[in-house]
This record gives sequence, C-alpha cells and structure tokens, in this order.
Amino acid sequence: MKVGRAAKALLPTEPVYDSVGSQPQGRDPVAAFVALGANLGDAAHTVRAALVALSQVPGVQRVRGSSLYRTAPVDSTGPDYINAVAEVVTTLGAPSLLAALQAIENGAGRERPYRNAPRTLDLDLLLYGSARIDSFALTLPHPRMGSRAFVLVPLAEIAPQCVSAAQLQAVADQAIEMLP
Ligand code: A4P
Ligand code: MG
Repeated sequence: MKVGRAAKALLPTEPVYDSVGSQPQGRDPVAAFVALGANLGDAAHTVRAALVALSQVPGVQRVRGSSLYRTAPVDSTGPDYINAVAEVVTTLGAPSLLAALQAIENGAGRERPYRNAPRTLDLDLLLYGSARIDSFALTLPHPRMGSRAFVLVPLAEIAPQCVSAAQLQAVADQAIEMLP
C-alpha cells in the first residue's frame, strides 16, 4: 500500500499503561525509550499487546506509548510495518531491560532466520537515560535510530526534546503514516 511522507504535524501523545508489576530495584527510576516494530501477523495488535506486556515487567513503573504508524520496510522485506515508540520509566538496569524486551519478543513468536527478516515483533532499546554503551550485546544510543523515520517520528511525538527538526528533515523522504 501507499503511505505518505513523514508526518509534519506531530500530535500530542496519549496512551499511558499503568504498571501492575513494578518493584524497586535499588536505583532511581530512569527514562528509557523503546522502539516497537512488527510486520508479520496482526502487527497492530501485537504492538499494542507489547505495550501492555512492557508495563507488566517487574521494575517498570510506567509506559507511555506513541501513536501507531504504518511504515514502508527500510532495508527489509515483506508487508508494511507497524511501528511505535514507548517511554519506559524503570528501575531496571539497561541489560535487564533489554532481556525483558527480548522475552516479550520471544513470547510474540519472534524468529530470526536472517538479518532484517520480517518479524512478528522487534523491541529495540533506543535510549536509556543519557547512557552510552558499546558492548557486544548492547549499543546505546541505538546506532541506527537517527536514520529512520519509523523511529524518529514516533519518538518526536512523545519526546520532542530528543529529536531535532534537522533529523526529521533528513528522513522526510521515508514513507510513514500515523494510524487513526
Ligand atoms: N543489540 C545491540 N544493541 C541493541 C539495542 N540498543 N536494542 C543486539 C536492541 N538490541 C540491541 O537484535 C540483534 C542483536 O542486537 C541482539 O542480540 C542485541 O543483543 P535482533 O532484534 O535479534 O535483530 P534485528 O532486529 O534484525 O536487528 P536490529 O538491530 O534490531 O535491526 P534494526 O537495524 O533495528 O532493523 N523497517 C521498518 N519500516 N520498520 C522497522 O521496524 N526494522 C528493521 C530492523 C529493519 N527495517 C524496518 C524495521
Ligand atoms: Mg531488534
């Protein structure tokens, strides 16, 4: 299907998912941002369910999701993606949060036949406070976030301070459409 250019008017964000499983883990809460993507199965349902699952992770205090967006595959194949970004306030450390994201991916039937394969659910950690990490298992900030409208547009919706106008302009040719 055809989708329009990067959304110019960014709407105020809304969904807030209350945590039922938060528990302190001995550190101050940190605001992290997670990218959600799916292009196999009922992708919109899977992304919404992932937002709820995130809010139920022990150590997650609050999840605030962006709108859902339909996006054309970037360096990938298959149907259009459904993408979103969530702010996650958590006392988990970054590696523990990544492990929780991977558990939710696996619960949604994620398979990894080859790099950038179509997927039932992808949860990437974009930012964890101001942390800079470059380890085998975790790179922060996410190294490809700045070149992708499917990340920058929903991130700008819920955290405009994290995205510059120049960054949005640089991805304005990538097809993305906010879902009603
Ligand atoms: N890893 C390192 N840093 C991170 C991080 N910040 N967040 C490691 C998450 N994982 C991180 O990830 C591979 C390994 O990256 C993990 O073992 C983890 O330790 P993966 O999720 O198994 O594989 P992947 O999803 O194929 O790789 P990645 O890096 O998430 O892919 P990309 O580059 O994010 O691209 N087009 C549209 N329209 N929408 C999309 O959502 N997504 C991709 C995936 C391509 N094209 C897309 C979309
Ligand atoms: Mg991933």
